[in-house]
Amino acid sequence: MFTLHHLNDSRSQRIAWLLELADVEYEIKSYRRDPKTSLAPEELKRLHPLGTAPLITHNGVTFAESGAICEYVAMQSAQQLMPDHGTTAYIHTSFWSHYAEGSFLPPLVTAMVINKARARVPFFIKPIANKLLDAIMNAYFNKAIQRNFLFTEKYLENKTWLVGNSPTIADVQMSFALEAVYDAGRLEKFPNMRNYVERLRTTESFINAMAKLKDAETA
Ligand SMILES: N[C@@H](CCC(=O)N[C@@H](CS)C(=O)NCC(=O)O)C(=O)O
Repeated sequence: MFTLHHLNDSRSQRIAWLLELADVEYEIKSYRRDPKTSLAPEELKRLHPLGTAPLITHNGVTFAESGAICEYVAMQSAQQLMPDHGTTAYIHTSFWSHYAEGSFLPPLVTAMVINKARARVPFFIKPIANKLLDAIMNAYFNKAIQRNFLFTEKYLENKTWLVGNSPTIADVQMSFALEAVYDAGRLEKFPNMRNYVERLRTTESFINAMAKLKDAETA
């Protein structure tokens, strides 16, 4: 039995989808972000020193990091989610599952933090602060975001899933990132990414995962 420690509006959504795809027995324990700071509650720190979500408990061990969780669940119980070592499919699956957290999400998270900072700048220094923040964004982060979008859009041409004909941990990892940019309305010019998100949201495993998360959040 796997226990998923889930935080509302967080990466733990993708792990619920992973567990559905893996077709394993699991339960969800739900935690809520602090409404003022959006940070995770202290209870998560009691489970793991990082205090972030997702966390998973299996065979008495609780651990963090979506990518590590994906690899563990695939190896333990769902080899169909991770192609065999040494194959080209393995290389692509490994690439996309690392790329999601390693390259695609970091500049987007930075943009989110910078936008939050903009909103808090006192009005009398807003013009200067905005210029500075724009310069920081344009020097690196906007370029990285654009590069990632163009790369992912091109890769998804004529593809249903990232690797092969059914979802793998590559899709699980990228799902959260692509859903986030879809929901932020940033995919107007990226039909392949948009269609991908719409497609994954209509799969039975994804619908079941979201329903179970909702039940756990409202229990
Ligand atoms: N790279 C980690 C990121 C974990 C992470 O930052 N989780 C966020 C939710 S999406 C969190 O717990 N934030 C609350 C906090 O930092 O207090 C992973 O993929 O699991």
